Amino acid sequence: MSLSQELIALEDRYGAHNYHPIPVVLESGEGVHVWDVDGKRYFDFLSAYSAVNQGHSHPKIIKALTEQAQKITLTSRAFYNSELGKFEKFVTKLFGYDKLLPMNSGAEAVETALKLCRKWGYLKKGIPQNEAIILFATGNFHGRTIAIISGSTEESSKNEFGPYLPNLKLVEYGNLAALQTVLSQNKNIAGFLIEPIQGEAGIVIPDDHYLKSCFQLCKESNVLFIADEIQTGIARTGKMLACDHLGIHPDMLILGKALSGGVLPVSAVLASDDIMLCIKPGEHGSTFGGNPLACAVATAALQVVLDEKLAENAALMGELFRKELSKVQSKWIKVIRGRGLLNALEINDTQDSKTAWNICMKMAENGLLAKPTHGNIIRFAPPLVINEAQIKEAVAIIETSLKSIV
Ligand code: IF1
Repeated sequence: MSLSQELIALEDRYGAHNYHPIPVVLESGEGVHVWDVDGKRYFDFLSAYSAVNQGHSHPKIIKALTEQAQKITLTSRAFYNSELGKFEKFVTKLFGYDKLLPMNSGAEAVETALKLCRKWGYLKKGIPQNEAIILFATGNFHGRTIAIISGSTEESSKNEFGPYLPNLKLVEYGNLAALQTVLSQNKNIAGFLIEPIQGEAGIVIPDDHYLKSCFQLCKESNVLFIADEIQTGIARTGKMLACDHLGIHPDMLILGKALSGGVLPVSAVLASDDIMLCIKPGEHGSTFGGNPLACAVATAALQVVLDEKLAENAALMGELFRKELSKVQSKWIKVIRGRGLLNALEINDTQDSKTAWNICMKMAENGLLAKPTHGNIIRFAPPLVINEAQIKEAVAIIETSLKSIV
């Protein structure tokens, strides 16, 4: 048995079977590349689902990690710490909010936003106790907790995990009239949770008018517009936030993943004083949320995005990637779409076919890692530090791989 096979067998034997990974075993990474245990190098075109926007093991982020780790890592929120306030000031100023609530995983930040939204609904909007409704969009992905999957439309995320949380309502993503109807029929809606681009659904990009109008309709109905930018945020789509393309300033902003450059789980909810101060001491929290190590790492990770102009680079390299990929002649290419470096290639085959998976296996063999979503869609999301030569090299690998599948 090879070392890879041994390590895969270990995970299979001792780990829960809640994933179906591409069979490569990664050991190290630098920038846009990762290496497996046999020393084979790959382009990372998943970036840990857009968590590693700054590139693997970015020296400035790792420096912040190691320096802070030698001072203190965790104090709990029972005390103040030297890093949290500085981090909160930096992030709120950067995104234009009054306050930040720090958590760890993306799902926790979404849960936080849901709780905060309900609180606001009762305290500020005057919704009768226990009647607050939160709207979710069809095709969404916001994480794996019971509350969040209660608003999911994905069978595999939901089945046999019931009973579900009540008072979540689904509205069709991209359908403005549907939102208008539900808002006009119900006075107890506290918020609308939405991804500006749906990642898991296969990089679904609604037209600009839709999101702007959603935002406007929410304003008119005194409903909080809650943007989940966990995947789309931190420069991934060619601007700091996907909402920046539309000039929308969400009432609540949820960040995660690349907030720490993929170094630690760091997430956050941002909001105005009017909303954030609805939660009082003792009403919400987390042991690790706001820990000094996370704050130091996340501050460095955001500074890298600014210093290296990663939003601009994502916009330019995204254009180039789609242009180069669209020159490739292959019967498997159905649609290429994306914004910045959040791109999808829809494969010209049925959703239940193995074609996208087979193409991903071929790409891995040829030195590029990506993963199919929804059967026949391949997501291409490299670290945002990628350069022109690397884009061209990567497209060549994709082309070769597409052509080797008959
Ligand atoms: C996995 C998908 C991506 C997210 C948005 C919240 C969360 C996520 C918009 C929760 C997480 C993940 C988690 C990852 C796979 C991945 C994913 F395919 F499942 F949908 F990126 F596209 N909001 N996305 O995308 O954040 O709690 O995981 O930190 O392995 O489940 P988390």
